[in-house]
Amino acid sequence: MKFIDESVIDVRAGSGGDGLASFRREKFIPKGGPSGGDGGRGGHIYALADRNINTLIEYRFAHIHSAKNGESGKSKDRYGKAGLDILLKMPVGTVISDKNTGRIIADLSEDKQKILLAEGGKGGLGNIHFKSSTNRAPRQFTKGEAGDQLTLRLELKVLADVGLLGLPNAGKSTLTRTISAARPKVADYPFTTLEPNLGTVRIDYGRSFVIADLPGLIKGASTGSGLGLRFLRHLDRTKLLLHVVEIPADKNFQAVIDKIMEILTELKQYGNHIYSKPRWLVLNKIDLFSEKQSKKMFTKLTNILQDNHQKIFFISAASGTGCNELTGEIMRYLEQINETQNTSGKP
Ligand SMILES: Nc1nc2c(ncn2[C@@H]2O[C@H](COP(=O)(O)OP(=O)(O)OP(=O)(O)O)[C@@H](O)[C@H]2O)c(=O)[nH]1
Ligand SMILES: [Mg+2]
Repeated sequence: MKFIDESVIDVRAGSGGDGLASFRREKFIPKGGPSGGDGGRGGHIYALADRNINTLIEYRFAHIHSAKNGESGKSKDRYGKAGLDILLKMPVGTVISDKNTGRIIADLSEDKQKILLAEGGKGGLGNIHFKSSTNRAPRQFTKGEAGDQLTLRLELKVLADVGLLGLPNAGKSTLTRTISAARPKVADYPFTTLEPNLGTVRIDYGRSFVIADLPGLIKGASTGSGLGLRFLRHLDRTKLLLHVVEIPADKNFQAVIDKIMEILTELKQYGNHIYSKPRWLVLNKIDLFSEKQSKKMFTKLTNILQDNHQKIFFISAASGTGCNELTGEIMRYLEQINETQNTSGKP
């Protein structure tokens, strides 16, 4: 499933500080020599590959990244301070190109890889550099150079971390719209979604993941009915499946359980690699019930279903109830997996 996460950013390295022309003024030295120091260099901007970052979503919130200018030179031979460098953390796999020329600047392929994107301007020279035997009181100094300014395109091919599956009309696309920036079509008839949609879900700074909204699965999918089967392979590399089930307005628990089992049967028949993936159950449309009714259902369904699912959530994709808890848990779960991989040294 091809999904290119993309952002355009402006990077502005700092300019160098100007050199200074000044002269020593000391009480008993009437004609002190030149003492103007150099300007500091402007801050550089680097890209830093970080395996703990999954998407480019941060760069959709922050477009302009400017490093500080270097300070001007100072009197008494003192140099101006350099502007601080900026490190822009990006996911491994990000391809960085110059938006205007299309030239590829970097392809971040390894964790901790650091690439200079925009160089800070050099600081100007103070007048201490211009002293000579013929000119003991130079007034020359040079100005700091401008820092690099570029518009960059960031591109990342992403795979979904989390896959949504379930019967048509369960509310998969509604959930995708509520928790991510993706805008799949939602309608009250089955098979509204015909192609997978991917969306990035942002929890907070630097914490995000990708979900895939798939066409609904129906009974017989594993032998070719409906559309879903064709897309199940997209779930191959996801780390977690969310099985979305709609709670029917008539509170027919048996019907809910039958529907859940229907999907599980299809998954099992499709193949063990998908069936054995971590799978959480998401019961949707809770807004159709009172709180009391929901609690009752929760207890009842949890008792029946906990063997088949590691976690069970009640949400309303339409109103957003329970969605933050769900995405928060997903994020923590994915971070845990990532940490385990980090410590065991696996890619
Ligand atoms: N009351 C209520 N209706 C919902 C909720 N979530 C989805 N719906 C409605 O259920 C219908 C189906 O929603 P979709 O998000 O299109 O369902 P889907 O699972 O993506 O369906 P397919 O793409 O056909 O597989 C729409 O009419 C939604 O407005 C919810 O939390 N509460
Ligand atoms: Mg849909």
